[in-house]
Amino acid sequence: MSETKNLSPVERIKTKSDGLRGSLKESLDEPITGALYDDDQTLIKFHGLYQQDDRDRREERSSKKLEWLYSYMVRLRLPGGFLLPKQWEGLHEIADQYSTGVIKVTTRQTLQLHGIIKSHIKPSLQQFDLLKLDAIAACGDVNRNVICSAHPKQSALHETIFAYADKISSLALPKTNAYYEIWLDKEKIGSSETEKDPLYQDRYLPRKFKIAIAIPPNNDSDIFANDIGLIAIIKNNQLIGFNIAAGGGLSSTHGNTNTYARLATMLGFVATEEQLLKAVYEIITIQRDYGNRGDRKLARLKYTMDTMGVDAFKKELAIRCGFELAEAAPYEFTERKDYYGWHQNHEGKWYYTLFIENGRITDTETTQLKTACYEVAKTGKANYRFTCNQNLILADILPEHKASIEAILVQYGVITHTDDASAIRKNSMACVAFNTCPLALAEAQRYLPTLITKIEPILAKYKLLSEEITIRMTGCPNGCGRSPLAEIGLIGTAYGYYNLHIGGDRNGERLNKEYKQHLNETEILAALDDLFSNYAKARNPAETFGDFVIRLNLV
Ligand code: SRM
Ligand code: SF4
Repeated sequence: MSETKNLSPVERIKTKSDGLRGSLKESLDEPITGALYDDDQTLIKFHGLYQQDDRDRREERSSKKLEWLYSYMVRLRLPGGFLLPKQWEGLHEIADQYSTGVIKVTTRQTLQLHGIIKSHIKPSLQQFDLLKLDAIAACGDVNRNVICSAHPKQSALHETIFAYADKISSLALPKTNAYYEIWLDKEKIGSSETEKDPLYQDRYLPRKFKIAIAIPPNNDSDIFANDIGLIAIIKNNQLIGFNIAAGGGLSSTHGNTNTYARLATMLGFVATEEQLLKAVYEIITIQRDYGNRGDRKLARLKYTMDTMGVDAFKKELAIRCGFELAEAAPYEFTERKDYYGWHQNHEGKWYYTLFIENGRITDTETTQLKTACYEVAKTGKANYRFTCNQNLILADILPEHKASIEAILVQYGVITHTDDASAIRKNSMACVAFNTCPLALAEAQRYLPTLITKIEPILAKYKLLSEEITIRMTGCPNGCGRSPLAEIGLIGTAYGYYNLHIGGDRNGERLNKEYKQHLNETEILAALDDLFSNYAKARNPAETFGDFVIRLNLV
């Protein structure tokens, strides 16, 4: 079991929090600062919120002897990433009224709004509640947003499998009513005494926990990056069960060799829903009981599994479940991507996948993505599905409504924007980083688009512009944009500098490796020019860039 001495300070905050209530109410009412009391800054994460400050303005604020410009980011809990048009309309209005206005699609299929000031948190969450939306457990040391392959066109079974995201999310939802009391002004309906939580108890998990479901052949939810990765196994058009992998995670810390990115290990197969839910639940309890509560850098399930050993982990799981997992069923991933543009599904409904660069839904001079999405929502004729690649699918459109939706997309430049983006740009991802992420060492979403504009001519020079090379950038090694799982990963080391990693595969089954350290833009472009030149000359037919890098032993 986990060490109970030398607990990290966060452990005390959790157990003393009276079911995640802490002094959040008092913190919110404190008029002299835009910040929360220290402990509440940790607790608010369990409510789907982060205290942040505008890092672009830190120096200016400090020089004027003002406190930093604090504001809050809210992340919604949207298992499987789905909204009705009325919900999108409401979200758009909340974004305009209370946040920076940019709606951010995250790499875990949900949405974030940034820049909400302290006094606006409650009104925002109350308006979300009217839309039947919440942010419970979107962050914190609990199970996060459960993600799932987002492409309804892939199989008639998609909806059945998609429903598991919701079931698993409900199974692993904390039992406390604190969210309703603090944010929605509901009368006190519980306390840590009356709200017994058999899964989380009063200590929650040692660290964040993530679950993803993929439907082969598409690994668009990048399941091997998750604490639990589930692969739907389909035979003769029937869902026959799930393979279960566990212990994935992408973060590492510069200079700390005890930390590492790790792909989830395949544990086995379950045939029934009951077995699936039991196995998921008990993997979480093993992490609860054995995870490292002393060092948060080593607290994810991947370290628990490596400390116990995979065989011991499987044995413990079998004891807790009362059954052993069967041998993993055969499956094959051949892609990890979104299908841009129009596609029709088995029921004849239409889907339009919009390219959203780094998940930022906003209006620019050439493309009014945000207005287009709002206008589509007002018609009530399309649902909204978010992909794990930070894109948006306008979904479930009846054939008779397709033309009117298309007219809106044309009017606001969305179709041109989607069609004209190069293959590398459409396969790019970046995390938020500056100006809101407190952990960012370098830019990511604000910089990758410009860098790609400089990479495109190099690809064109070697006639590689149509290659679907995956490139991902993160402002630090935490890997929020899943940079360790890209063919080209750029990982921030300092402002304007990145480690260049190469050699990931296209389907998310092989991590990339460090190729060069601490490069500035000129050095990145020179390194890529060299690599692409070689690739164009020496690649095998249809060989991907990542596979070429490995075959030539470049890393
Ligand atoms: Fe992340 C922390 C943004 C997906 C690994 N992540 C953060 C914080 C909250 C910074 C913080 O702790 O204060 C970032 C907020 C930035 C901002 O201003 O919005 C942040 N992470 C994001 C998002 C929004 C990136 C994006 O541009 O889409 C993604 C939100 C997902 C969601 O909807 O829940 C996001 N984060 C990921 C992923 C990718 C994934 O899960 O598929 C990873 C790597 C996979 C993994 O978990 O190993 C990831 N984020 C981290 C870590 C490292 C955790 C660890 O194991 O050490 C941190 C730092 C931490 O937890 O201490 C972090
Ligand atoms: Fe922030 Fe680092 Fe995550 Fe980027 S990868 S959002 S810089 S924590």
